[in-house]
Amino acid sequence: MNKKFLDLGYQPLANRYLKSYKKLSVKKNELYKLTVGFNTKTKLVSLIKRIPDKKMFDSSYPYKSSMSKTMVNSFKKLSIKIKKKFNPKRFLEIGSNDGALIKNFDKNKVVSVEPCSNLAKITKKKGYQTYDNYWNLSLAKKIKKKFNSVDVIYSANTLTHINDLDDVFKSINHVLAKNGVLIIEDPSFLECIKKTSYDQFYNEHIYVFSALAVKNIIKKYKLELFNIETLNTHGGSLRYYIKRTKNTIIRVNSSVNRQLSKEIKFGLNNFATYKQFSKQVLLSKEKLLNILKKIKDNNNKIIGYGATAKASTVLNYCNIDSDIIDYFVDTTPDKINRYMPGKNIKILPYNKKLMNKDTFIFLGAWNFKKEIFKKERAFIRKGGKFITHIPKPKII
Ligand code: JHZ
Repeated sequence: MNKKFLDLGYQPLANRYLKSYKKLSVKKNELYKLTVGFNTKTKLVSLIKRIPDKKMFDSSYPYKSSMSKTMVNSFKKLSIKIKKKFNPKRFLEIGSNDGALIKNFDKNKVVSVEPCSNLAKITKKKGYQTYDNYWNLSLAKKIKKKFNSVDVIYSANTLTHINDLDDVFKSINHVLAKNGVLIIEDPSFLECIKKTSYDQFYNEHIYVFSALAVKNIIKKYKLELFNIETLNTHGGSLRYYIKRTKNTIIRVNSSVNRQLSKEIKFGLNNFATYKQFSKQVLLSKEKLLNILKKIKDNNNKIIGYGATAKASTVLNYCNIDSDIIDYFVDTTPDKINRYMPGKNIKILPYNKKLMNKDTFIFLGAWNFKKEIFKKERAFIRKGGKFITHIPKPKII
């Protein structure tokens, strides 16, 4: 049973950055109620109302993984690990985005799937076999016919974006070799709850996984977890290594039970924990609005850094508009000179000169705090201040 625990109000599509500002309406299907539920049986956290894939992932999808050094480095490190540990003859990535990971692999060994054709074009151009399709059973059958089975399947921040998880795992089962390995990587719900990062919820994130939920979901497909790695990326992620239950060559290591115990100890099995989280979310909103109001009362300027999908949730949930944040800066070409989803806040190209010590910087990309603070050393040294809402709203 899916029990509702969080209501983030009406939200626009998070990655839809409009060329000119217009007020969005619920009637015209431009704003959607964003509510989150907990399945008491599977322990899976998911959005209650879902938007069709085609509305969210199309040929104008702006997000590019290569825009952050942190992600580029993380993918590089992972590619070395995969080659060393599994040495795949055939490697499949589901949701290859702009190729930040596959660029580290031999072109002849990679098959990639990316439904946003603007992004698929980038990897095709570089010579990678890319299918600009949604991941589903008919595509899996096509891939199996052409390449036979696949030794390693990898998917980061993608499976949680697909409504039909049954089809996702059936399709994976169809192409995965007998002794093949599936690796998936997504934000961890435990980290989300610990940091009150409610902005991990937006219409694209249909699910936020916990190890407990992943373990329960994959059982039906005769798959099991054999290793879990904790990562700092995207606000705290988990990398799940999965094998067929029948595969006895690979051993299940202690990291799996360690993570499951941590989650149980924190209460991720109990609905009460989720209700408590929703109270924390409300407090976080009130605190952030207080901080922003004080800064504005002192006639200081606030700009946003990183026009993230997450920031879209924060702005719309807290009702923050251009009377509070003047503009955002971002390095992503397809976001520049557009407006934050649902708000009259323009996104300007990143330029150090826009940041002076009397300007407060709201960290939209709080998950890249370390990378950004390194880049903005001079601003910080001059007394420049950042505002963050994670783990608790404060000025730093
Ligand atoms: P970032 C997207 O979410 C959407 P977002 C998606 N649904 C998902 O799951 C995650 O990614 C993985 C900019 N930036 O990664 C670049 C700078 O301008 O937190 C990006 O626009 N300067 C697929 O949007 C944004 O910030 C910088 O120095 O929440 C970061 O977006 C850095 C480091 C980033 O994901």
